[in-house]
Amino acid sequence: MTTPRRLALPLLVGLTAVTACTASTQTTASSTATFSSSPAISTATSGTSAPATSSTAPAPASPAAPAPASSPVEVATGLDVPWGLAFLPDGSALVTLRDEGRVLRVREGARPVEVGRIDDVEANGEGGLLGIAVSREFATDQRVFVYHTTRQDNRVVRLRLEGDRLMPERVVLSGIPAGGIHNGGRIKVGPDGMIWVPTGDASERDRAPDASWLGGKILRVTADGAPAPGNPDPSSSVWSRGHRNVQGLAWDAEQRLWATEFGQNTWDELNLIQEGRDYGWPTVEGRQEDNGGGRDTRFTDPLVVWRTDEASPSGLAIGTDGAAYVAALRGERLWRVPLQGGKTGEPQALLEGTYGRLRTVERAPDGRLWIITSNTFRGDERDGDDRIVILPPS
Ligand SMILES: [Ca+2]
Repeated sequence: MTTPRRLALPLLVGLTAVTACTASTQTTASSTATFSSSPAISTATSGTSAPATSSTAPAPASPAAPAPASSPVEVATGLDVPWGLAFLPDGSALVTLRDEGRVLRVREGARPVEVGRIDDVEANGEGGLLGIAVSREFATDQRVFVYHTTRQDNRVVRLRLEGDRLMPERVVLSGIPAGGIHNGGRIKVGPDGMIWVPTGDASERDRAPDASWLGGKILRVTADGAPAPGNPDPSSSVWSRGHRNVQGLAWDAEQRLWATEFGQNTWDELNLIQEGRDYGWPTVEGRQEDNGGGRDTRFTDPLVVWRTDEASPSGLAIGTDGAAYVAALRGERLWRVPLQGGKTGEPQALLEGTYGRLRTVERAPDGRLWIITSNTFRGDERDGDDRIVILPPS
């Protein structure tokens, strides 16, 4: 198990080498794996782009002058609370705008285009139009899934993308508890083709372990919303429980499922998700050893914990280097966590002080990581926020 060590990374312009010096942070780590310690992503940024615009319309950043491959590329700016991002087979991305309920298609070097508005989106607090996922059979079924808040619940809806028009098909899963906070929502299509749906406790913390309730869970359903074959309880969509608020899911190269989870006041988590397990909330926040109690085998501990002001982890992606990348909101950085054989190495902080709050990180078909900032919500908004940035290849 590991706790993070902060890397103080100098801002470099046009250099490929990054000199890192370590600074200690509060840590309770006792047995830290030490493999694969070099950051795969340069934190260098050009610092030359000036995407400021007074328009409310999303604008591409300097499509006529593409940045060198070694620099981050801004593909969209001026977005209002962008949240979910999923890639289409051609390398373009569908992006949700939480409060406006709109879906944009974002292509590198082009102005984003709106492909649809989702009906009945209730943007309230942390709710609204959240996650988006694309079918693994998109070339033949054109299916897209979104997760959004309504007046009554959170739900997963299936649509078809016909050209650049998103057409509603059906509600896949409804009745997921909704609240002003803790709505989960980062849906993914898994390697198994199933729809994976992390939910939040919607402030009803005591129900997070309750297997008959859809809040505080990771759910796994078919494209029609039925409990997926192979679930721990064949009649239930629940895969794991005892979660507070999960907004990041990703599979590593060996198809292990990892999930980020927001802590309350003390410990954020990176969990290795196993079917049927209880991840501790609300009895345990973080690891049991940090809660002063004995070890209770009913609960599964996280493999990495962070102080909430250093992380508040939302999006999660696995890079081509096999490491987990975690988009941190309050922490305003991208955490890189080496993974090997289901174990975690020492987390490293990237992009600290560069883009502000980070909501989303996703790996594109070409292996590069796209990140979404979140400064238009609870952030220190600056010119060009919010933006989508492609990091240079590792
Ligand atoms: Ca936990």
